Amino acid sequence: MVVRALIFDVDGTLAETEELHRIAFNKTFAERGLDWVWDRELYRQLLTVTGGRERMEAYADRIGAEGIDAAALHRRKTEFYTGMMTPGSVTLRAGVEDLLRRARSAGLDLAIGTTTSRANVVGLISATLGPDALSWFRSVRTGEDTKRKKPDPEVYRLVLDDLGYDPEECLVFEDSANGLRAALAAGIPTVVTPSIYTGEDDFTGADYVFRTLDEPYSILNFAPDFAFRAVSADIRDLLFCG
Ligand code: XBP
Ligand code: MG
Repeated sequence: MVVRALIFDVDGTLAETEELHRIAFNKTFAERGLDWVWDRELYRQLLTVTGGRERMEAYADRIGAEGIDAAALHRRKTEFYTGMMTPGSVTLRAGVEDLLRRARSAGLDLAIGTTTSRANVVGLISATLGPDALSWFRSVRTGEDTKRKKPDPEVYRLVLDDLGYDPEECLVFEDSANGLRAALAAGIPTVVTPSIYTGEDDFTGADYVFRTLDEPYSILNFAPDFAFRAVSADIRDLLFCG
């Protein structure tokens, strides 16, 4: 089967954005007079709930807080976050831009499947790759397009529909167990590059686990039959020549 598209998660995969999300949450809480402070250890636990609004709702439940307007808090959090998406303030993870450029040259389609909000994706891509780079991606599906967030496969199924390809014709890039579960449930082979918050996640089922995309031989876990199951020689070259 020939691989025709590379599909990317955003947070943790394209860039280490979760610290910026955490800062944006905390700014929102402070501004709104809530005494919530999400430190790194707490945020690591809270990340098991995908989606910022859902994460705040889960936290409110956990501490028994009532009368929280999570949708309004989330809108404000998105404003704080997108305000941080300026050139130089955020960078793509190692190897990402190179892989995107090589995939484009090789004629592969690019796509995005994320739980975060569209404005955040636009801000990140624009700040890192330039204002026109969103057009590099033939499908961009976000948490605003789905009823259920990862680990539900809905977002990846939407991307497959947009592209018109079978799952085996695509390759997903993810950083988290929730994202991996979503991609696998959609039937798409998956490469994992663990991020600062997901190093301890369970990546069972991933086709490859790389430390970063520019060091594909720093393999934490290597499934030797991968090339035979999913990936053409062209894709192997793309992944391994970085
Ligand atoms: C990322 C998320 C998001 C971000 C915050 O997961 O779960 O919720 O933490 O963004 P993934 P929003 O990388 O699997 O897409 O506040 O916009 O949800
Ligand atoms: Mg992610």
